[in-house]
Amino acid sequence: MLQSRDLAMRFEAYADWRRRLSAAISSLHEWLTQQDLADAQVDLKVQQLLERLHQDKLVVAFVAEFSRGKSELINAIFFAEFGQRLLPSSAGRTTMCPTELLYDAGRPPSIRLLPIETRLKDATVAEFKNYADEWVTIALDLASADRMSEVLSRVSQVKTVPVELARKYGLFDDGDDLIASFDRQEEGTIDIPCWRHAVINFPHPLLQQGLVILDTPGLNAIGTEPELTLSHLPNAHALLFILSADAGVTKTDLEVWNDYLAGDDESTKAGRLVILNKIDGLWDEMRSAADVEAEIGRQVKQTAQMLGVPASQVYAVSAQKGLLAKVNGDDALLAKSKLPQLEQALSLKLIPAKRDIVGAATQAEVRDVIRGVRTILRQRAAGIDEQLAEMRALRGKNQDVVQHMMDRVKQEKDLFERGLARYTALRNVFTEQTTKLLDYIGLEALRLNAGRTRRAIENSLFTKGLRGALSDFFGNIRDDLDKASQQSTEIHEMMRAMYARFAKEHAVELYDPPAFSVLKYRKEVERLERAYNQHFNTLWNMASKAKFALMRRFFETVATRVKHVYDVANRDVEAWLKAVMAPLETQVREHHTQLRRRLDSIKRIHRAGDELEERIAELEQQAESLALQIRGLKAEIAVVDDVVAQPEMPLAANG
Ligand SMILES: Nc1nc2c(ncn2[C@@H]2O[C@H](COP(=O)(O)OP(=O)(O)OP(=O)(O)O)[C@@H](O)[C@H]2O)c(=O)[nH]1
Ligand SMILES: [Mg+2]
Repeated sequence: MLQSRDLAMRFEAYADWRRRLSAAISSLHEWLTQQDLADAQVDLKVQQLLERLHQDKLVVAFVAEFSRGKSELINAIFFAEFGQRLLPSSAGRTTMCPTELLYDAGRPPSIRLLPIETRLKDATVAEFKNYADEWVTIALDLASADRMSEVLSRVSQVKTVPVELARKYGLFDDGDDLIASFDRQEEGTIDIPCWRHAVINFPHPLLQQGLVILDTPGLNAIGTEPELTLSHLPNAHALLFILSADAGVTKTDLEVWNDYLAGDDESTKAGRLVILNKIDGLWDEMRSAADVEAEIGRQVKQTAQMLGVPASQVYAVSAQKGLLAKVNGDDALLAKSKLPQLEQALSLKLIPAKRDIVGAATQAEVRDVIRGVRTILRQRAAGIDEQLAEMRALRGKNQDVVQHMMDRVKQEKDLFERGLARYTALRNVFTEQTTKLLDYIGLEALRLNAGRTRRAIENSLFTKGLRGALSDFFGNIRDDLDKASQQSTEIHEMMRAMYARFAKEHAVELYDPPAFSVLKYRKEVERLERAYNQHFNTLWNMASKAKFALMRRFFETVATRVKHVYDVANRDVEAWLKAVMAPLETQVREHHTQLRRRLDSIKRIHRAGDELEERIAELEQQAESLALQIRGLKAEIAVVDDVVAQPEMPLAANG
């Protein structure tokens, strides 16, 4: 049974690693606070970083045509301990709405269901998530697996409604296969799902550690809920595509594959595994094990060819027998189901890749947090060195020399203070420029742009007008991003010049402010536009009026995604602006303090000539403790780096 624990163990190791990483960052923060080096900006950044690490999610989505065994596979991989099927799995369409399995400690164990009627409103599922009253919530009784699976069977609920209503929901369309061809009842009515989306909040150990599982219904529902295509699937860290050995690769399987998984779009290149399920159908007592194995191998090869992936990426399994074997503790059957190989592949592909990404991002953020601290420490060290050199040069010199030096420092200080007005002026220009920058990517601009597009969609009866409105929508966004990019370049150049001048005039270390790039937002918007264009034709070619409702809903989803991009961009810009401005302010303040200190010590020496050696000793002492501080900081960062570099907990040998 060891192998089947692979995934759980690796996942636990990953969660443990995240905890160790958080501990290292907290220790760094504590140290900074003790040393009086943490300002409000540092506190905030550390807090955000810890929050992100704590909430880090790993999303695994199961995608396939209906009845390929997605839900059964989830039961077998994740929930066998319950000794029975937790998610409903049966012949025909079973899972009727996208179902997320996750754990949020802030809520009691429950299933939350979003009624299908919400499809009449323009809001997206993500938006509805903010409104508890829109959902039907049913508590989960963890003590009883029976009652739990009974409650979870709600995801299969359907109801019979007039065709007209189904059309309004965008769930039915004459003559078009893409729109749900749910079971038709008597003339004029149709069965549709009761729910639009389900969220199962369940304290399973893996879910508690941040795993999120997304179970999807077959093709039709994917097509009618644009959020799946635009956000859920591209954001998943692993996509599992399931085929069934008894059906082979059918036309609709290929459609699902081509539409949602095959794309070479970088942003959807998450770990992808192809699973050939139900190989137990090929088991045959009358044939030798080797024969059966060869047959499975042939099917795997064929499947790989049809999908255009290497055969090594296709995993043949029997979800059903795997579940049964785990429930009965039947190791021989478990081995035969080949489920352990799939689990191992999943854990090997998924978790190390995720850890690398999180590790690199965390390191970059830690560097960012301490960048300012480092500059200050180095500036202090340089200041002390300079003072020491000055003092040492005074050894054995007469009062005149001291007087001369005092005049020089005083002059320097006066010059600096007069120059301070320049920084105030710069601040004003900076504020002006940042206001412009924030306007370009402001939510108000987006709101107006979306409003115009919405009206154009309402008013267009022809493809051409509609297409134009939408390409305008994306065109405007691109323009905004371009302008924001130019503006940020201007700000960057201005600040660079300022730092260069400051460094030169006051002989302090040159600070190179980070640049800002809009590339990642542009890429995300481009991806949305591509997805939109891909869907546009399908939607437009539909015969009935339902297409307008669908078109609108699709647009709203896109608009929500774009808003999210803007939200992130705004947050990033604000952080960036602080990162380019704050060090200058600190440098100015530090330099000012140092000039005052220098002048003070020379004044004292001027008054009482015998203080020189004392003062030199004092400075040497300061230099020493500063060096100690710099070493301390290095050591704290090394702890974070060590955790990032540390390989996962070694797995027990399992053959
Ligand atoms: N023989 C065999 N049957 C399986 C296997 N896996 C799943 N099934 C059966 O296939 C049927 C469909 O399985 P589900 O898990 O409901 O499939 P699904 O992909 O979730 O389907 P939808 O929820 O309708 O999209 C059920 O009757 C399962 O018992 C398997 O490995 N072998
Ligand atoms: Mg299912």
